[in-house]
Amino acid sequence: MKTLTSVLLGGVALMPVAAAAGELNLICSADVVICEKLVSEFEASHSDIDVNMVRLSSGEAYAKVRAEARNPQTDLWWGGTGDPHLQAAQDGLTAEYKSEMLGQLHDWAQGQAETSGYRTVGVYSGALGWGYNTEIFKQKGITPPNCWADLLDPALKGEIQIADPNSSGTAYTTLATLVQIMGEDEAFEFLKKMHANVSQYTKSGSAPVKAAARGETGLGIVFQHDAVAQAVEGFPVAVGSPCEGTGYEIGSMSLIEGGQNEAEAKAFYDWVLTAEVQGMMPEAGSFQIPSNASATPPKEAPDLSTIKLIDYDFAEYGSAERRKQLLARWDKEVGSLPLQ
Ligand code: S7P
Repeated sequence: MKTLTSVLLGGVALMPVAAAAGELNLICSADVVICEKLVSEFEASHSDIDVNMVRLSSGEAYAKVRAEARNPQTDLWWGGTGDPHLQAAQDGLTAEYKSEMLGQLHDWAQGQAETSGYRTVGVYSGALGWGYNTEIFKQKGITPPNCWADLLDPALKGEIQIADPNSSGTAYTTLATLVQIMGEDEAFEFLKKMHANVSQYTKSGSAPVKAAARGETGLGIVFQHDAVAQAVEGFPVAVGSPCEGTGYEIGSMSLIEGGQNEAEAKAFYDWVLTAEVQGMMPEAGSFQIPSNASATPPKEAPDLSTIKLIDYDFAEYGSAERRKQLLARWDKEVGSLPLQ
């Protein structure tokens, strides 16, 4: 329900102005369960704001915000990997905002804001890896992989799923991670060889491990917290962390430039950065590391200090030029290959 407040001047009612009450058009790029949880909690605590939420993968969200540039239909974009948020910031699609909550955030979340000229901010973090179905591996006598290189094992033919990096932030993080670990040409050689083991490139980043959990494939390349979520649900999923090192995400949030409901968007923005709200994420099966330094990380969250993380270059791999170039090369050299 939109609430309008009349401005009184000398007893005469002038133009009605919108207070932070009305509508909020939100794109949510994390798992739909946490998206719905955040919306229902926000509406319960802000009963005069109605949220219209659409769940889109990170690359799809970027494409929507870009397509709407001349007439924005979105006010706020929460979640999803940081690279497309940084690209949107560079393109001028997101608005500068220094929330009063910034000082409460971890350095990595504030660093994401600085890198973007305060046009995005970090909301959570998590490392890349994979999840595999222990029962399928046992039945088929497949040795669980320890390293990226092990994903080329012919025993994994048809057993790997990963998302398409055009739609999925998870898959783009994988592509950028391999380029940073191996070098660009070597990473594409690796991806072309791994293609022989891939049964499907999904649209959403977490779909591969959901398929592995349900026995539809052996292994999904995903964020480790998404594999943990399946294990917590009771599926026979084990988590893999690559021996060569791995990339990570700074899941981000951006206010849309020219959005029609700025006050409502800022109300959500400030609210979702509080320790209390970030502490609710495990209740929705989301096990990322929260960006508010006072929020307690979920006990199930993979401990980043024990994972061999690379020094992921967010500025370079979130830049419009690099992201476009890598996606175009992936389309040409990997996405165009026939599935076996
Ligand atoms: O499920 C949580 C999560 O992995 O989803 C986001 C992800 O980017 C959205 O999926 P796409 O790969 O399809 O874009 C992550 O930010 C988040 O941790």
